[in-house]
Amino acid sequence: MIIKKFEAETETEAMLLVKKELGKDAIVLNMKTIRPRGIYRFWRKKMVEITAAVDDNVSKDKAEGQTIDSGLRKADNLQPASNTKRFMDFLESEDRLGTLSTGTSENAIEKKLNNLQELLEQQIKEKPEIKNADNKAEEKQDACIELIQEQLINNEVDQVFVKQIMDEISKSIKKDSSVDSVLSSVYQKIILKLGQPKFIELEEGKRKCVFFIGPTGVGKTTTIAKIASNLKLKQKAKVSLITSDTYRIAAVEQLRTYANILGIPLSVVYTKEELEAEKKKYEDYDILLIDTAGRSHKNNEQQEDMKQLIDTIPEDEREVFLVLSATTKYKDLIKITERYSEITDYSLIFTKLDETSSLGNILNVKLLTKAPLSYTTWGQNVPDDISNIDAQSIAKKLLGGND
Ligand SMILES: Nc1nc2c(ncn2[C@@H]2O[C@H](COP(=O)(O)OP(=O)(O)OP(=O)(O)O)[C@@H](O)[C@H]2O)c(=O)[nH]1
Ligand SMILES: [Mg+2]
Repeated sequence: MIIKKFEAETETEAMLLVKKELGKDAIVLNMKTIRPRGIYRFWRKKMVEITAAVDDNVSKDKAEGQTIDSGLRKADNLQPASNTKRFMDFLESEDRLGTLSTGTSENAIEKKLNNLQELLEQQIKEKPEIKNADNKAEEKQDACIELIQEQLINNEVDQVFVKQIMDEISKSIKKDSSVDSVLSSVYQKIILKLGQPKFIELEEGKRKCVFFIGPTGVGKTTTIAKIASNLKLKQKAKVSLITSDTYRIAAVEQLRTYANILGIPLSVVYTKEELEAEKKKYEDYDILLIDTAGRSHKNNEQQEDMKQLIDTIPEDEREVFLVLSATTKYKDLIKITERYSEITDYSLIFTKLDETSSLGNILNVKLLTKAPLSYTTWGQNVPDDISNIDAQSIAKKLLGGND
């Protein structure tokens, strides 16, 4: 894993630097505003600092120009080092260089993980094998790894993935690595594994058709209403709603209510021909959001209908979001995602985060399907209870933190 900090005047500029140097697969670990300090602070602008990371093998293939690996060493005179060491050294080197760091770095990753670290240290101290051990440092590290594993399993991360994460970080931690560096390594690894998210982005001159598919009752229609509101009210987009859910009597009315409130058109389509006609009708719109009926992944005929409907829109004009509830059992999620993968590629939306305290399924399904994560929802309120996936918050919760 390669980690580096980037500073720029705006978030967009900082992200461009990240993409340029680390490639498009880089993941944001942390973002904060840095306020200038010292006597020059009144003349200096606030800067945005992004800490980003990328897996070594990815960066070599994808980054433009020099790899970050060589860049890092050149910049900081570092020898090739373990991930954690490189990260810690990098943070230190920045302070040494006296950049615009806040010094106390209130939002730094380590700070965010502080509570967790204290909790871990406390639990480690209570372990009888630590109290009596001769070689405390090693025993302490083993206990720390064990507790982290337990925490991930408690949060229902699949054992296979827990092992994978721990195996990968074990290569980078040394015998005498402290609790906080082990914790940081796992945290960063999880964020990398949650991957590059994919959101709905409007493109000038390109109308998008976005399908929302998934099992019954997961929150497809409610999520569409939330997304439509945000697109219309915040991004001033020209949005049209289409529903092909003609199976449930109340389904059309549910969406019509939202369409009326938002003042956007709603069409009902029964066949793929009708969908094609609606597509033409809304040629000058920015985006068509298409609701579908909840389907049982076990019903082959329904799955075939769904495939035909989606295939009405050519691949380069459509986006598909598979909506899943975070409360569904992982065993069922495996079957559901497999069936939908046979129909189409998709990005993942997780709903009902408010109804579960274990977020392991988000990581499990991401690693299983390799599909990008996108939005999460945590309540019934339209348009509020939705946001872009927050990998940092999920990683922290998986490790036992609150937020
Ligand atoms: N707690 C909670 N409830 C939600 C969330 N999203 C949706 N719901 C509720 O879940 C129920 C089903 O939501 P819908 O949007 O109708 O689900 P759907 O997937 O469209 O259902 P079908 O069209 O019948 O397949 C409703 O009561 C929603 O208010 C969420 O994030 N958290
Ligand atoms: Mg619905």
